[in-house]
Amino acid sequence: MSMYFPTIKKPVPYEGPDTRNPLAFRYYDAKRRVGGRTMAQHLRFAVAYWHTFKGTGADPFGGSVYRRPWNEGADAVDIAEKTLDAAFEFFEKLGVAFYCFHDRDLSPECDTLAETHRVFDRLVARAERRQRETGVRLLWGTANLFSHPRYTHGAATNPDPRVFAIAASQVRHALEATRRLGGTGYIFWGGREGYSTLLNTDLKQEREQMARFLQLAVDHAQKIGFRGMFFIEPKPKEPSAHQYDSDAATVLGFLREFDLLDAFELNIEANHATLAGHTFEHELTVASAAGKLGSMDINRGDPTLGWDTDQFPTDLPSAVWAMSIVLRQGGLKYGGLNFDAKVRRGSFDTEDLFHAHIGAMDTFARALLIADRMRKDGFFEKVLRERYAGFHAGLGRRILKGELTLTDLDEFAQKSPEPPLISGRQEYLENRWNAYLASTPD
Ligand code: XUL
Ligand code: CO
Repeated sequence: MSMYFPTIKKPVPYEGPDTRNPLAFRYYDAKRRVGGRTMAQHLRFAVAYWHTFKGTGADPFGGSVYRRPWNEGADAVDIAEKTLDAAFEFFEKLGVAFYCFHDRDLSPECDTLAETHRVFDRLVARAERRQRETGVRLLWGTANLFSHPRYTHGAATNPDPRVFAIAASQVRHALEATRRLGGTGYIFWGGREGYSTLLNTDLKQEREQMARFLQLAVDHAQKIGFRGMFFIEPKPKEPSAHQYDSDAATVLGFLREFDLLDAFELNIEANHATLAGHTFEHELTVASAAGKLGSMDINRGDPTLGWDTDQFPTDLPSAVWAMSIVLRQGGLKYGGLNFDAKVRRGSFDTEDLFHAHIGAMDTFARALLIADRMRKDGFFEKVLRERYAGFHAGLGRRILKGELTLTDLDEFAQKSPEPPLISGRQEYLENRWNAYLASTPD
């Protein structure tokens, strides 16, 4: 079998924070225990098949620029097989336990739908063999319901039910493949489920179609015994002007409205949060507060650009927020940390793929250590406990339990003195937060 990454030793070693080896981890030490679990168990890193192996470096101003040996050749199936070999070599050398794919990343679109599914099944069987040999497995699967021209006006929300049916067919096969490959999650990212003008769009109709589509998948999962979790990945725009899954709060409302909440959790992506005008930590907190934070796509945007740049995450404060929220809710059961990130157009060497993943893994490993220390110190938990203490006993508790009416509260307020004003101490807290970030974890 050909080697696609001959210069990389197997696997990338952990050498500690002071190493000068650019192809070693400084913080990610897979077996290191942090609060009762290993780093690998906390972080559950997954490589995104689409960006890492199928990315070409194309942008709106120029086509393909990467030369990936596995993507070269005339035969699409041969390319798919070579890509799979390159992918498993990469997973093993990087030392990650998971990957994620869309059906069309793994295998090509063929002349007929039936042929497309047959080839996909063959590739899935090959992936299953490679999984058995390496121990690497699928974290989540999904169907690409946005690249083919038929999906120009959406998949589930397409005005043509025949397109809805093709999308359903793809989901059936992608879901069955996910189950076969041991995936613990199945993702719905809206893709083109949105609109570019209300002049041709019946929003009420389209949202109903989308809910029906999700329900069909939930019913099929039950039928085939898929025991994983369904995830929705919010994103406000791009490719459409407005996507129905625009942010975490919107998605939670949608799931409640259509009685789908029990079957779904959220997959929160950093760059989608910023596109929605939120921070990553805001979206994670909204999902977690609803008991629905299931997985993350860890990347970052460029604050000066208004589109989904999907850069590798190297921003430590943002990663510390993410890991603090995950630790506070006790981890991610079905999901993990998927690098939905691509190297820059100019970073076209295959070795750049290693630098990018190593940096991201180190950022999150370091963030985990910092978040764990913060949690053990309990400083920020105490701040919150004390700030809301009034609602945990006495008057506040009675209000929340529904024991007091508006009249009761009116009477209480009129006979009580003006409550004292208490500072929120934001700057003091920010200084403490920065002190944690500055301290090198042991
Ligand atoms: C697109 C995006 C997708 C999903 C999977 O912005 O994030 O790659 O993660 O379909
Ligand atoms: Co994503």
